[in-house]
Amino acid sequence: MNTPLLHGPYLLLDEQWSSKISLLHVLEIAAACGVRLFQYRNKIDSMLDCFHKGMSLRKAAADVQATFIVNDRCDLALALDADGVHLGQEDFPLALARQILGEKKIIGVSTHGPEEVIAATKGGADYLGFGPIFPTTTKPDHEPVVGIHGLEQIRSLTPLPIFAIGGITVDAVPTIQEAGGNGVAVASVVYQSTNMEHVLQQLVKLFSLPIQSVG
Ligand code: TZP
Ligand code: MG
Repeated sequence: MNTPLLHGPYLLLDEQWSSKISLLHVLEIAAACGVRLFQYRNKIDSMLDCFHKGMSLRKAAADVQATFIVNDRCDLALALDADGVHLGQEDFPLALARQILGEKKIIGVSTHGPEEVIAATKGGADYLGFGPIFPTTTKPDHEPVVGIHGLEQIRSLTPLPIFAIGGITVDAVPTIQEAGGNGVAVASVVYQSTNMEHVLQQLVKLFSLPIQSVG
């Protein structure tokens, strides 16, 4: 991997959300569209299956010099030599994950409000997920929706890259950028689209364009 990419579209790879196409194919399509940041998410398979499935994705990501993050599990991240791990508030504490993974791996943390943003920043996270910005059916047990206003409110609390998550659509990206979001972590806008390539290309394009100042 070259310099880790911590902005732009961040595609969540979870088999449960991709009924028609294999995750490997999704990754390849997304990479061809310019996506260079992926998260492998598997909450159902055995650790052995997670390892084998994860390894094929990890290799495919490496082939295109994409950043590859593993959700939840430090052990799996190490076993796959992933670029890092993404921690929810109920996963290993950040300090423990850092101890396990060392300084060179990326650690992202899911945050849902000012206190979590401040704690993850002070604790040495490399990037933050923040949301859910909008309602989403992808994660039925999600935290309360924070809205664009929630993102605006926490932007000044951290210098870290922030990925807006939850119900993100292509149309919402400019507003998210204006609110200070550095990227968007996405699932349904891609998996539920009838034209995945088009959505991915639009997301890539939006983040490669200079942000237009308003007024
Ligand atoms: N946490 C909140 S929403 C989400 C996670 C992991 C999944 C992505 O949501 P969406 O709405 O499908 O892009
Ligand atoms: Mg988690």
